[in-house]
Amino acid sequence: MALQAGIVGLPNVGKSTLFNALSNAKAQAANFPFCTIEPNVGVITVPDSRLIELERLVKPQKVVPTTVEIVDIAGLVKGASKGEGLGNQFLGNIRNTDAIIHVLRCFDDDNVIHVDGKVDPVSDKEIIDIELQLKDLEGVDRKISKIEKQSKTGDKDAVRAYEVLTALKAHLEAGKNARGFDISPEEKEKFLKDLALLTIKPVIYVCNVDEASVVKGNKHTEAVKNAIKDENAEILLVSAAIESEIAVMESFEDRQLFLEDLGLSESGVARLIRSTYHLLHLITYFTAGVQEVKAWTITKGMLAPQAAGVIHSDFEKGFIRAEVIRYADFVKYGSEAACRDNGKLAVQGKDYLVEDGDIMHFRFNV
Ligand SMILES: Nc1nc2c(ncn2[C@@H]2O[C@H](COP(=O)(O)OP(=O)(O)O)[C@@H](O)[C@H]2O)c(=O)[nH]1
Ligand SMILES: [Mg+2]
Repeated sequence: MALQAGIVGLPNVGKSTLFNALSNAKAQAANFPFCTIEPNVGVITVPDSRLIELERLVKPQKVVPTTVEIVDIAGLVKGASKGEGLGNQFLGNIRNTDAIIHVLRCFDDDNVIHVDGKVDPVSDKEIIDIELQLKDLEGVDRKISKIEKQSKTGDKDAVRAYEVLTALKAHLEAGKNARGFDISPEEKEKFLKDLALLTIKPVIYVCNVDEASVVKGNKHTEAVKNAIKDENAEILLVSAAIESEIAVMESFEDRQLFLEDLGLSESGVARLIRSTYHLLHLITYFTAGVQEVKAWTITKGMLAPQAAGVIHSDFEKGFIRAEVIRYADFVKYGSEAACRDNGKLAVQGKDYLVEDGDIMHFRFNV
């Protein structure tokens, strides 16, 4: 399954405008082909020059670039964690995504109603964050009550799990997102993974601004910047209104002229796609056979079985081992066989941390 980024935000902040700009981005089609597969799900192709090199070496029948799915997640409102406004359904949609694009209204326009009657992106962000934190707290509480007894028996793992989870509970209750929770990658994998936390997912904040503020920002974007300074998150200034104008332009030249007039070198959609891929710690590995050379998107930090699961869940369930060639070695020696002969094909197990550019061959058993 392709990785998904979900667009979230309060109603009327410009999520669908942005989504439509992405899905209609004709002028960008050459760089970022996009098609809508469901009314609220679109697929973007991620360009990668390494695919061209692999095609030259392997001469496959087919080359398939990797894609990222973008989902327009509507309907998050205050009380969503309690099921308000179909809240639970939408929170479930977020759970299925790998990353979050959080759109914040940073434009003033009296014609566009704000759900709370005023433009205040920092408070908007808090409303969404709190709903997600409350949902995470439900899961954390459930797990704490499960392991509490066990931890009292002195079981070392249970004692540590209890410590970690009570600290996380306090962290969430203080209105902080789990992504800022201080924990080692090993313990994160061990104690938090099964919770499928919402606020631990990587996030980009997209400030939806008016035309005049798209380069330098405005008082709203400054406030957002200040509010997220400890979050180690990326912020992007985009005008959804401009993007929807650009999206319908047929020619590349028209688009560039339009952008230059506004003092921009690149559309917000292009920046968003690039940022989504890189800032959300997505990396690419390849499978390279004569039938097909294919790029796959995973999250940095994924181990070999999880990476295999992106191809098919059976690959993860029945994972035995992975044969791995570094991209640079593949290019240097020119083929899998030559890499094998030169000791550049490594056999890796379940604990292998997949790296960007790895050429993978999975062995599995179902
Ligand atoms: N002035 C202005 N209006 C916008 C902008 N982005 C969206 N809107 C308007 O805000 C309203 C809500 O936008 P929509 O994308 O449907 O918001 P959603 O509820 O978050 O999906 C629509 O009337 C849009 O035309 C923008 O950048 N500037
Ligand atoms: Mg919408």
